[in-house]
Amino acid sequence: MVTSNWTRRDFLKALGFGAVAAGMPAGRIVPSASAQNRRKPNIVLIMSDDMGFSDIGCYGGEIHTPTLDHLAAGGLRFTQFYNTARCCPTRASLMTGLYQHQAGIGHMTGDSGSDSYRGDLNRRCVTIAEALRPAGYRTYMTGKWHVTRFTDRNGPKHNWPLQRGYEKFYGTITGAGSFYDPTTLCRDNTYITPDNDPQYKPDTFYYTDAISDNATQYIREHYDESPEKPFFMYVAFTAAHWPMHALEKDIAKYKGKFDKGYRYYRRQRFRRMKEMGLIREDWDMSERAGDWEKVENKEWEARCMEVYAAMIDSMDRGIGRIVAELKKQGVFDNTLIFFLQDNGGCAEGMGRGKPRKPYPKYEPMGPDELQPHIWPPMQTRDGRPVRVGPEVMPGPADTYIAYGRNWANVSNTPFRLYKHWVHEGGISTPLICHWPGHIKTPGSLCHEPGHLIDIMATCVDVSGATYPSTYKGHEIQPMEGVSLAPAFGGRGLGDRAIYWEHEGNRAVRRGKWKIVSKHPGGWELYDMEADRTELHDLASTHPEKLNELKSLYEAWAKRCGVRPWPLRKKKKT
Ligand SMILES: [Ca+2]
Repeated sequence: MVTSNWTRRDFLKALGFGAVAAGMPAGRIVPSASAQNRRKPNIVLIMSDDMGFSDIGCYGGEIHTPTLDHLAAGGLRFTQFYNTARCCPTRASLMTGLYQHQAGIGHMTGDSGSDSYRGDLNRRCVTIAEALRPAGYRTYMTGKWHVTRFTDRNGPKHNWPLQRGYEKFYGTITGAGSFYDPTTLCRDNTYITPDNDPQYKPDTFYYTDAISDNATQYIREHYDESPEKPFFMYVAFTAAHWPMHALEKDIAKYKGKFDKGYRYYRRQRFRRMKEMGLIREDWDMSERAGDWEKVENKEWEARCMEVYAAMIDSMDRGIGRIVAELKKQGVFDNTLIFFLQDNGGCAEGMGRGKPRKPYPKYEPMGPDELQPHIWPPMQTRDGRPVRVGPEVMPGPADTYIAYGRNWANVSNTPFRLYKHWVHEGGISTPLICHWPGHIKTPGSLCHEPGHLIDIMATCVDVSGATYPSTYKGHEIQPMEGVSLAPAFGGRGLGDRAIYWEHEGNRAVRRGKWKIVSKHPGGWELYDMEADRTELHDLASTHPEKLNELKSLYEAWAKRCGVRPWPLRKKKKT
């Protein structure tokens, strides 16, 4: 539901169309459809992968992100925006404005035998691209898709981006992989490799750069092909998901920058976040995960974080190129830019153990040969084995290593837990909104809770699109979110409850209260105004509040088809 009549009116008024919305008397000049299209904002939705709440500079991090900081300084930062704690469900929810179970991706991209868990977007939802095209928008995507279980090059493609509303696509269908040779790399509907793509031939292929460069190219092409139309572009980076892959020149910039260990950077971030007003002075910090003094291989451990920082640095520069192209085309001010992250910092230990056996011998890959899978590691295109473990410095193409739980704990400062869990460390994301003239107080913070489901509602709202009740003969579920546009003007988003379920981890947030459960544990209750770091469980002292939110959860879970964890495969009906 879009709760913002004032927004549409204000929006049109701001464009000089106020009388149209207000019921304009006959005889006034009505702007032509093409003029209206020209004034509709472009929308650029940028998302990164597996990053913590406090990694980027404008959220307290020490990583160099001048572009994002610039967007924040001219825009609005949400301090309580939420994702779903994991890659696929976040993308399903973000794209459709529904909870992921409603979109058919209740867990990941496997079919668990019921409609909420098919691992494939269903036909009872539309993507933002599908919703905006009838309103005159052209639609482009670069980066990670990850909302279908069909990834075979000769298999069904009904849920690949071009079949779900996008006119152009450059990116990967699956969820992770080498940054030097991404598995399932595609242009439109065709698999390509870094070696055989005639349209993009950089000196060094690096996926983050490729996502940015192709996005920039799409903007250029847009203004060559259809300058009278607005566009929607979804840019889904895989930075800084494992493996820790970055170009050596970028890693060099961070050499020695993380030698002081986990606690030092957590404390620094905590202090900066308080100074910025992102968190409250009286909150306590969550428990530290790792003790730097006990780390055996400090050089390797610090290098993991140096590469992680370089990955984000590289993404920020890519976003800088997108911003520069918008400015060059003279449309930066008429573009609503979102930046957010798909889940919290990731504690998974991919590639951190020693290799179990000697590496096999490989042959170089042919230019058309595809990297077959994302894990376990395999080979580089030039025939070297991909190596893991603490005896290998991460970064180059022949390495495959995650940065690990202790750095993820730094990324998620000051919150508890990680990707997968729905405590604040798993689900809290920055959200930067930049839209000159519409963000009333540039550089300000919004403390209203918000969720991925609100992005569809906002896009529909500001674009003047009509969210469909049916699409291509299928009945479409109503949007779950609310437009964020009132918050752009400093207004509230209204009372509502927000819900989570991922792998049996459950939560409900309503107003200042949150119940949360870490599977298979029981419910905890927190006052998020007094204690957003979830350190003082009030479940036993406020049983009525706990029961009230539990009832909300049960009703939501039933409505959305959430099944108990662990899932047991149901027979297909
Ligand atoms: Ca992710």
